[in-house]
Order: sequence, then structure tokens, then C-alpha cells
Amino acid sequence: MRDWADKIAAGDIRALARAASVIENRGPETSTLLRELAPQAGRAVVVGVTGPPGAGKSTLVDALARLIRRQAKTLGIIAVDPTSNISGGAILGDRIRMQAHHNDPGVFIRSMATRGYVGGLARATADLALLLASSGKDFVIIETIGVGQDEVEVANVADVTVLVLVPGMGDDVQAIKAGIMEIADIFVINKADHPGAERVEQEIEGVLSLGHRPDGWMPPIVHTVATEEKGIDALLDAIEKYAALRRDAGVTNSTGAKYQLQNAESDLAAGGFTIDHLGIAVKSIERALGFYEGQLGMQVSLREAVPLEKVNVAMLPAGGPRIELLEPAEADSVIARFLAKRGEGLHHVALRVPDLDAVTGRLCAAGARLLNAPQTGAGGHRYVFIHPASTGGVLLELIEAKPTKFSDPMDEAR
Ligand SMILES: Nc1nc2c(ncn2[C@@H]2O[C@H](COP(=O)(O)OP(=O)(O)O)[C@@H](O)[C@H]2O)c(=O)[nH]1
Ligand SMILES: [Mg+2]
Repeated sequence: MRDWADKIAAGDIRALARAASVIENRGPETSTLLRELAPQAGRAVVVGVTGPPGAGKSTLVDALARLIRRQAKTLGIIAVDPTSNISGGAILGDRIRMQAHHNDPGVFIRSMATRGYVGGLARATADLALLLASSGKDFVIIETIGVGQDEVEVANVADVTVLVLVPGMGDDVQAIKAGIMEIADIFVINKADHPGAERVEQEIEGVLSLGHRPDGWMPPIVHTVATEEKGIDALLDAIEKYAALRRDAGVTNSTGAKYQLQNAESDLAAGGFTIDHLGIAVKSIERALGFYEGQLGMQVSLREAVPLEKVNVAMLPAGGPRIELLEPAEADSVIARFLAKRGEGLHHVALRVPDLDAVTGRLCAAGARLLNAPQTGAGGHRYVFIHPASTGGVLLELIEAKPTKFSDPMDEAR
């Protein structure tokens, strides 16, 4: 995993392409890989380019890409296509346009359809942005249409959000101001070769005059003709100015790539300790699910019987960690005894630890009460239980956080 992340950071295009596929499909290696990548993602400026279909976003991104490359900087482009699936025709024009960059290793392009992403488009886009940001690129540009909730969330991934408008949509500016206008850091009036650019500018100024931003930034309005590469340098200039303002203020996004970056960093800062699950002893899983599924709306990801421990289990994902409902399968099981003594309730907390032997060694030396030597559970993972007397009253399970095994098919091909 570390090798893979190193290759990506070093700009290995095949390692990067493979990682993009894994992330898009939310393969099992996704979270481990993102965690490895996160610390190296901070340098890139993530730019969201949004606006209605046909406004010229793709043409503009293409022109920006050329300018960035002329400055000998590198970039990644994520094009979020609203309608087509990846094999569909609607992004064909973009494809042809982007082919100009095809043989340029300084530009990495990925198109995404808006449907079919496990965990949602915003999540997939945020993860992909994090990947590209960690691949040593100077810029990551995300193109998306600016209408639905998904797109607003996608815009939240970005450090700098550029809203592309065109002449002839003066009244529409009023209509869309409620949502996306508030998150635009830079306004572009593209197709400035068409009549009516001033009118749109007045409308934007009207909206901007209504309030001040907490960061003190006054969103500039840049006129461009993307097809003629006019105004692109002013746009890039504005992007860099706002990115610098954010950097100086130490601002990070609360969602998207930066959010994951923070999470991953805090995980690392915690020494690799993460909560795996909370075990709750119940008399009847069925009845408990009446609450967790029926009333709360959570969903069971796994149900299984563990004959060895005479217990039935239902797992409910809750962010990263899970809630594990435990029901006795037989009267003489550990859970049955727990219920008889303490009643229903929290039975144990399970923590993942990076190196189980190191931790148990430390605990033994300090006199903590281990209930077993490290052993291998049903899922193949190694674990140990610590007596509540040592932990502050709760049974603690430590699970070895084995990184997901990854085999790179391209390594095998070599
Ligand atoms: N006249 C003019 N046409 C433009 C300009 N920018 C883009 N276009 C054209 O507008 C159409 C839509 O552009 P596209 O980049 O695909 O828009 P998107 O849907 O926002 O990505 C294409 O035919 C472009 O050639 C511009 O500045 N002026
Ligand atoms: Mg487009």
C-alpha cells in the first residue's frame, strides 16, 4: 500500500489510473489507500468549475489546462457529467477536446457519470479529488453542473469555486442566487463575445452588494471568451489569489477532500487507533432492529451466527465504525450470562490497533488484565479482550488493524 502511494506521489501514471478505478468502484482498498495518500494531498489547489450546461465550462477548463501547462505546472481534471454514463455519447465532445492533452503526462483527466456511484457522487468526487491532489499535481479542477444538491456538494469539495455564467441569463442570476451564488468565490461571464455581458455583470453585482463574506473576499467577476482563450490568465490569477488568501488564513474545507484529509490525519495522530464497533447485548435482535432499522432508519449490512461463541450478530454500519447487536444463541453463552447479570446494554467497545502484539505486550507489562492471549477470530482477524477492571468499566476488544491486502494487477503483469 505504501509502495503504491509512493508511486502515485511520484507521478506514476499507471499507479494513479489504477487507484482512480479502485476509488470509483469503491474497492475494498479505497479507505486504506486514501489514508496513505492524505498526508501528501495538501499542496494542490482544488478548483470547482460549475454553472449551467452549455455555459462553456469544458471549454474553459481546457483553456485553463493549456495555460497551466504553459506555466510548466501540472493538473488533474475531473469532469462530472450530468447525463451520460461513462460509455455514453454526451461527453464525446469533451473527450475529443481533452484528447489534446492525451499524450501529456502533466494532465490527468477522469470523466464521471452522475449515476451509479456507491456512496454517492459527491463522495466519489471528493475521493478522486484527494487522489489527484496527492499525486503531486499543482491544480485539481472539477467540472460540474450547478443545479442539484449533488453538485452543490461537489462544489464544497473545492478550495475555490468558479461559477460560470453567460450573457442573456440576467434574470436567471436572480433565480439561482439562493443556492450556488453564495458559494461562488469567482464569477466568470463566459461567451463575453456575445451581447449582454454587462447586464449579467450588473445582476451579479446586485447580488454581491447584499452582503459581506466572513473571509473578507470580494468575489471578482471575470469576463472570458473560452473558445479564443481570452480572459483565462485573469481567471487563473483570481484563482491563485483566492487560494493564497485561504492558505494564509489557514482555512480548510469542512467537506470533501480536505475533510477526509483532516479525518485521516487525526486517525494518524491517534496512533492508528480507531473504533471498529460497539457491541450491544440484546435479548432479541429482531426486537432491537425494530428500533435501529424500523424507527432510526439504519441498515443491517451483515447478519451471522457465531457458533463458537453461541451468539447471533447483526452489524449496522455507522460512519466508519459499526454497531454490533449481539443476541445469545444458547442459554449458557457469554452474552446470556451478561444479560442475566447486567441486563441489555453496552457489552464491549472494539478498537482497532496497528500492532496487536506490541500493544498487548505493553499492557501485560503494565499489569492490565487480559482475558485471552491474542487469537484469531472467525473473520481471520486477531483480537484480544481486556477486562473491564482495567479499562474503566467496559469490556474492551482490541482488533489488529491489518491493512487490506492489495495486489496490483499491473505488478503481476510486469
Ligand atoms: N461564442 C462562444 N462560444 C463558446 C465559448 N465558450 C464555449 N463556447 C461554446 O459553447 C458550447 C458549449 O461549451 P461547453 O464547454 O461544452 O459547455 P459546458 O456544457 O458548460 O461544458 C460549445 O459549442 C463551445 O464551443 C465562448 O466564450 N464564446
Ligand atoms: Mg462540459
